[in-house]
Amino acid sequence: MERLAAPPGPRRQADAVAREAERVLAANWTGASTVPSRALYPHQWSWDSAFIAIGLRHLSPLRAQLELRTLLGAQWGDGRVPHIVFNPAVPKGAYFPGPDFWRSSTAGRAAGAPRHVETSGIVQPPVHALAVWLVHRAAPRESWRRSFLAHAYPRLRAWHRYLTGRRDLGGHGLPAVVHPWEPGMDNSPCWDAPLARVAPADPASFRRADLDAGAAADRPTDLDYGRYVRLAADYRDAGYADGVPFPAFAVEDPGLCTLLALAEHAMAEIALALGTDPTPHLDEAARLTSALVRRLWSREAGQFLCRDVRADALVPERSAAGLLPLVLPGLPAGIAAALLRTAQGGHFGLAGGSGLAPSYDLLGTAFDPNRYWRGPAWFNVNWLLERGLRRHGFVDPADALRSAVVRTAAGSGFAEYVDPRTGRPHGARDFSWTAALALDLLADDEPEGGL
Ligand code: 9WN
Repeated sequence: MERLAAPPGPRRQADAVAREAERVLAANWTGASTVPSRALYPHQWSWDSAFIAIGLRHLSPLRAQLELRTLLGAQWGDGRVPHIVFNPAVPKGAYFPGPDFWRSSTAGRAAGAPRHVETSGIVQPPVHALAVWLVHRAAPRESWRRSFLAHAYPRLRAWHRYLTGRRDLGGHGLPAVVHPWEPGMDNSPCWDAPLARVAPADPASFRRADLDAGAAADRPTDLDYGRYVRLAADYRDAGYADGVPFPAFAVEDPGLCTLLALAEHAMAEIALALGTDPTPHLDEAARLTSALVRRLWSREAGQFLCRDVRADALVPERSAAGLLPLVLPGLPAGIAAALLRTAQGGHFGLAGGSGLAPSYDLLGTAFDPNRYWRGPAWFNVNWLLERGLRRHGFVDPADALRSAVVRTAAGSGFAEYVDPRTGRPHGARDFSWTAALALDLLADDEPEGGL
């Protein structure tokens, strides 16, 4: 474990939090990857693994490398990195939709789904290049010895090309998500209008497993689930082909687009380390950042919004995803300042300096402090915001958010999410990315090549 950033007084407390986080990550480790939660999510999830590796690097860079290698080992021939990699040892009914629903190795054959492992057919935000770079920097000698960067680089390049190529459904240079699970914020109010066009699957045709382990009031509704199932089944039945037929749900999400632009900055660092030209990645990051501003920035809202690609219109709902472009190095200073004002204003309430940003507008009509991505504060979102505030020189709010994330993570039993007003825990406990990211914020790091 590295030296901790806390002054000597609170050092013992910080050590205790780090030990608890380490316990969570050890308990959720399966031998080749980490489950997000033993009870609720008993397989490997894509963006979870990236956040987990970022924390794990402080405990075991080797485990962090393996986490990412396992995920990349399930990549499809068309470049997509699936959002779930199923563990065959887990009973079939433990999670829905499971391998029998997605049937990747058969239904996904034309898209190049692997034969040796079952996966889902949709994706999640591309946090992986950032994770690969940070894991490499944590123990470069171990990384070089295992050719960690050389192994990951072509796979990450194919992954990013999948997103910018096959997923540019709007034709304006930004990838679109085709399922509400893809941006990782499953039941955000931003999806309500575009999702209303989708006919829900017959409730008798499936059985939710999430309600066995989670409280119904904290989870998405049955109606939303019916629509998730319909979209996934239609995608599967079309062989996971992109764009044809045009999906019923297609949205450009500022969170996913930001993470892709950030990932290209990480790719530039990786390319440089490998002795390859970083310029194409820097150009791509700049291109994505300007497309993001052109397509999704709303001066009136003072934040980025989602765009419904079918309607070609911005969705007038404020998700915390719309603040995430703060993590981008190339963001115009005026936009960064506006995002800070919005984060500290009534919609996200960060001004007090003691709490976490909610996933959705505190003043929005759909705000619900308990239900999943319709209000609760999530730790990965706040970890990214902390990084973004720091990047643009907003040091005091970044310090305040850093303390709040660590304090709330530990105080909530490493909850999956919390009520943003009270810190009351909801969802799973001993949740892996909550533990990993608290650990990361406790570690006394040098900036890793500006990332
Ligand atoms: C569907 C694993 C995942 C996270 C997502 C979160 C939740 C799954 C679910 O859990 O989604 O992918 O069953 O609700 O919304 O962000 O990656 O932790």
